[in-house]
Parts: sequence; C-alpha cells; structure tokens
Amino acid sequence: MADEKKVEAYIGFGANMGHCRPTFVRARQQFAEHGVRVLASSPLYQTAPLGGPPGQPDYLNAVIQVETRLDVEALLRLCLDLELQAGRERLERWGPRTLDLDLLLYGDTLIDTPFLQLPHPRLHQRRFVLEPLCQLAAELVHPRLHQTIKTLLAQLPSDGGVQCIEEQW
Ligand code: A4P
Ligand code: MG
Repeated sequence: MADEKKVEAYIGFGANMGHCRPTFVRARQQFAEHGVRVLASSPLYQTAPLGGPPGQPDYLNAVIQVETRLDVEALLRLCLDLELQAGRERLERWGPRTLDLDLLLYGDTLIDTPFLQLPHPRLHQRRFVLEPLCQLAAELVHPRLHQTIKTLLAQLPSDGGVQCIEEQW
C-alpha cells in the first residue's frame, strides 16, 4: 500500500438518530486514525428528510474532503465499519440512522457495481449533499456529468429544507 498514489476523495456524512454532532466528530477523527488525511470539512447543515418513513427527524449533514492512499474498496470498507461502530442498523431503505457515510467522489474514478457506484449515483440530485460539497469544491467537475458542483447545485429546484447551522465542528 505504501507506494499507492494519493487520491483526493469526498465523503458525505448524514445522521438523524442519537447524538449526531459528536458522532460526526468521532467518525472524522477515526478516518484520520486509519490512513485518511482530512483536508477540510464543510459546515454542518440541518436538513429535512428526503424519502424514507414519514415523520423521521431532520438530518444533520456535512461533507469532508480527504486525501488517502487507501484504494477505493478499502475506503468504502472503512466507511461501512465506522457506520457500524456508530451503532448503524439497516432496517429500511432511507430510514433513520445514527451514521451514514457515503463515498461521493474518489478522484475521477467511475465505478458501477452493485457494491459500489462512483460518483455516488444520487449526489447531483440532493441539496443536502451539493450544498456542503459546494462549500469545499465549487469548481470541481463531476467526472460523469462533466459539470461543476456549483452548476449542479444551481440546477436544483430551490428548497428551504437545507439550513447551515454551524461553520466549524
Ligand atoms: N454503495 C454503493 N455505492 C456507494 C457509495 N458511493 N458510497 C453501497 C457508499 N455506499 C455505497 O448503503 C447500501 C450500500 O450501498 C452499501 O452497503 C454500499 O455497498 P446504505 O448506507 O446501507 O443505504 P442507504 O444509505 O439507506 O441507501 P442509499 O440508497 O445509499 O441512500 P442514500 O442515497 O445515501 O440516501 N435525507 C436527508 N435530509 N439527509 C440524508 O443524509 N440520506 C438518505 C439516504 C435519505 N434521505 C436523507 C439522507
Ligand atoms: Mg449510505
């Protein structure tokens, strides 16, 4: 692994059960302890739930920018492992969760398998992802859609469900 090339990646954080902010802080620290250098963190956003069961609580969402020599499968496994450590249970699709870590982008890598899709297949449709991502990488070009994050965000219907609540965490 030592001679693998460093790759820049973006990871989406989401949670709406338990103590979401401390869970985010701990997971970010755990990335740093597992060979993933955290370069930047977006602000924290409180967001209205999209999909899932009616009446689930609002989400906390954020995105971090990282640099790592882990290959993409190892980085995904680390995300899944950190979700489990945060008490994640998979009961229903888009249901409430203590921690969701989505691999949004891994360099310019394009992957389409059942286990892993990159870029994340719904990132361009979601304000709760694009808004924080745009704070970190407005000019970054989506490697499949060939449009910048700023442009993708501007194309979404306007919606009051995404509110910045804290700049630093
Ligand atoms: N998987 C494939 N590609 C990826 C990737 N790029 N990153 C696979 C991460 N995982 C990926 O994930 C199921 C499987 O997807 C993983 O085992 C992995 O092999 P999951 O986290 O169990 O499923 P999920 O998150 O319930 O479903 P899904 O379809 O990934 O959901 P989304 O699209 O992540 O949406 N509303 C607000 N306001 N904020 C949110 O954060 N999140 C969701 C979940 C719904 N509504 C929300 C939010
Ligand atoms: Mg997920």
